[in-house]
Amino acid sequence: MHRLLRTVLLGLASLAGLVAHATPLINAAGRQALALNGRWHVIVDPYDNGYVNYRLQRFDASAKPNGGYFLDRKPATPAELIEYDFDTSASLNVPGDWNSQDDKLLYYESTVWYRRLFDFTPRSADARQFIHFGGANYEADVYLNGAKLGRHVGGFTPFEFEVTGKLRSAGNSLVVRVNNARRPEAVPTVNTDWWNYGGLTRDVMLLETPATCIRDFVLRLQPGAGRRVRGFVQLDGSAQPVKVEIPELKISVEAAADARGRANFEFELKGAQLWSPEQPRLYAVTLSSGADRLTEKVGFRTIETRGSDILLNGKPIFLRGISLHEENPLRGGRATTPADARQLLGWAQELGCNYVRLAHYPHNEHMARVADEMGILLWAEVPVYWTIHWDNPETYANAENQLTELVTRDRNRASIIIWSMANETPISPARTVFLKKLVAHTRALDPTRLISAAMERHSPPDDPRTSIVEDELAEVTDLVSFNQYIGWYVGMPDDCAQAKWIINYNKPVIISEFGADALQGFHGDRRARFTEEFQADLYRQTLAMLEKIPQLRGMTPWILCDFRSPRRHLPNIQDGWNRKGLIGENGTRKLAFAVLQEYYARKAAEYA
Ligand code: GCB
Repeated sequence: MHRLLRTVLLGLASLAGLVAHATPLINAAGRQALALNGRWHVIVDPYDNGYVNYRLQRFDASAKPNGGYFLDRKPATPAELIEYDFDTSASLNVPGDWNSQDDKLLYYESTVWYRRLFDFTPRSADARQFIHFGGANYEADVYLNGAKLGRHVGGFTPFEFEVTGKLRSAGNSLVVRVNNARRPEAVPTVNTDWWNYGGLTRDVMLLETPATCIRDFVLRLQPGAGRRVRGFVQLDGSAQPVKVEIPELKISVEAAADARGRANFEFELKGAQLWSPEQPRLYAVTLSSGADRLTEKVGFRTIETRGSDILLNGKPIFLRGISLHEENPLRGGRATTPADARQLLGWAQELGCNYVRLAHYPHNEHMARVADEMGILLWAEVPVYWTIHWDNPETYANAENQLTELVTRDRNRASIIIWSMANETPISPARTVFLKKLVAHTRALDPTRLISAAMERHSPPDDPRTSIVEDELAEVTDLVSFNQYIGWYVGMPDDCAQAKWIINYNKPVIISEFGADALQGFHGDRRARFTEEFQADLYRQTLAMLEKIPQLRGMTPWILCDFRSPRRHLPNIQDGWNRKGLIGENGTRKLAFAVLQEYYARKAAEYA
């Protein structure tokens, strides 16, 4: 669709209350007035009976709906026919996926209706309220007291609706239709190597602000500009002065907001300690404007490349990483809490990591906040995975929107140094146009971070030992990152010894994936697939092979923990799990864990 037309349509849709608020309030948890987490009543509705009538007309498309589960009704008399009842239906935990909470829902891919009742007393007569969702996979239709608030598409980013003037003091009914059906034109498309966890998988909160509030802000060091911080605070409401304070540094600056409510800031960060994995120093930053006040913990650091080096605060760094899915193998299902984030990132630190790849979609907001505190650098990505519909403008708009929502949510996190556009996408002219457009969009949103994508290698048909990395996309990314599976999908680990690499880019090379399946506790010959010995040998040989790439500046082997995948069928070995984890589903480290740990200890010493 033409860009302007799309903007106009989105504008109209938003006036009609059909889409979520353009930019959710920054730091939602810092404004929470009421947690809407906990038990929600649910109705499992595979035929969308509560959404469309028997002529497939949507109930919520009518101004006066005569049906639809979002009305959350009860029969007024025994004679009235109503064929659903939230009060006596089952319940599920929020945040949480439905698949891991009920065996019957393990493979379920359709609609579940969620309902939560709550009472609420506003702080003051002119206060504003917003209902904020950390994420819902994949699409969500949201209703308050029987009326539609709007809809959100995309399984991993936040959205919210303003509900000022729409709340009752008692008995508010919040109903959400969540549908996780896979669709070819969606992002991701129908085929992925991870579980399609559905549901209200992230925190749900009622937020409250004064009439004019701080909607968004960005404060960051400019690479190459010494200790200069540049940024803005975006107000929602009337234009009024804005103050930024960092008490520990005795910084206090004020700026006027322009007619759009934007106040620009630029100041010197005198005497500050920069954020790094060794010293993850965060400063309390207070933003205030009129009656609104918000405090955030922010780290300041720079990230840039120079030739094949990555410079963190001007100093060369090697990214000792590991890939991670947003899944807690011990409990099963999506990782949802700060404690989950601490456990996963804690295991990564035990491995010697200073860096983690958050694969293959935006992880919950806790992950980057905990990484900020723990001192772990992050690669964050969107689910532009494998064979997206490159020619479909709706697919592009969807991908761009998910990226925008991710970048806007997390661009004050010092831990995030890389935005990644895509994973293992097949090279074609349409794909490259699509991804270059995403790169340009992301650079405009955030010119201070590195841009990458997990690309691929290939071998000339007559020379299987040679690996070439050649992709037009690499001309516009800051890093040359690629996945490679020599020894697992391509040949055997012994082939690593003869491998040759042709990578004609003077940019840092980051290996975004390599690995092998191993069932924890299954032992045997190093040439026997699925044994821990095979995996450990593959790690040893791969690390020696990668050391021959002169531009090598980091890696994120695949993957920290075993994770569920509906593509993995081998009985007694996989049983629905991808076994490439260095840690098994019970938390036990496999042999390869120590191999990588030892390599990272050496690398840390080399770059100390
Ligand atoms: C890949 C994908 C990742 C898969 C992995 C595998 O290249 O990027 O999502 O899980 O390989 O195990 O095959």
